[in-house]
Amino acid sequence: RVTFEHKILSLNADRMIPIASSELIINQRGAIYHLDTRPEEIADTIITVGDPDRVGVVSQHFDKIDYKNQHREFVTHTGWIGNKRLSVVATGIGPDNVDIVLNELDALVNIDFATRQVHSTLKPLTIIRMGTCGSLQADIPVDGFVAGTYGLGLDNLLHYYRQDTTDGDLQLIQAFVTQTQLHSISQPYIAGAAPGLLRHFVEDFHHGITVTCPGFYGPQGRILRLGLQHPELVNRLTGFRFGPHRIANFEMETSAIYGLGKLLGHHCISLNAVVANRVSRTFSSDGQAAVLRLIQKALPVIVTL
Ligand code: R1P
Ligand code: URA
Repeated sequence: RVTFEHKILSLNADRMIPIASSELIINQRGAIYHLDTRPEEIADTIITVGDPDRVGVVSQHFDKIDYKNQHREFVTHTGWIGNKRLSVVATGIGPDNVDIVLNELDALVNIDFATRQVHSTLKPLTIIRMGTCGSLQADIPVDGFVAGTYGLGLDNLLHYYRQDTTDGDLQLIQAFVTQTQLHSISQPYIAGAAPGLLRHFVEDFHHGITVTCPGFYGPQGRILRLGLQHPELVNRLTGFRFGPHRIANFEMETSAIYGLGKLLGHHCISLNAVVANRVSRTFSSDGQAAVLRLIQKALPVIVTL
């Protein structure tokens, strides 16, 4: 269904003009440019992971794999657990990669590759990120799990799109900028997890805002050899409060997934295993095992969605 929101935000929905080959790039085998995946090769329920090697760690739990595609870091496996069809897709690192993955996943289900026109009936995808993160709270230890209530972006990806920011979002952003003093280098944005998905990940999950950073070192307050513009960043993120909200963790993809997912009409949730705790200054002794436990905990829930 083309909703009111999509009539405003989605430009090609009401046009009968085909999308040009320079904009929607389809390769020789009828697959979308970066993902090298065809419309029939993707499921409606999609798990995204940052690490391309993690795709096989997830799909080893599938009963059957129908398709395995790879182009650059974008690895995709599509298969079945029981009668639930699932795809697992590697995004690689960062919001710029998420721009590619979310737009191409959406094109695979919502644009007709033969006519190059947007379908009149839009299909919502269920998108679940399973990643790693740094904790910003002493009581969210390494090897714990976080389900992000909101993605707060310190990257600028969403500012290239028309947004529908609410007054409540703006108030939270204003309070965040006052607390962190990031005025000169970032115009933060915020988007929420799909409430219908968040309620499935309560037991054994910490909830809180997930901050997405445009880097792992300076943008996450890490000092190796370079001085930082905002050396107090981690403390200020830890201390942020807005009503019942606090920041649980940071990583490098969630805000872009939540932000683009919301604009495109998809249902998204970001689950992360904590590998670093930046308050206690500790790192997991076995981050891979923590990620495996997250996968084992989340998959039985995902098949019921
Ligand atoms: C940095 O090491 C990477 O790990 C986290 C960050 O978001 C970033 O992508 O997630 P993944 O483990 O899913 O890649
Ligand atoms: N991923 C991040 O982006 N940051 C961390 O501290 C750990 C994982």
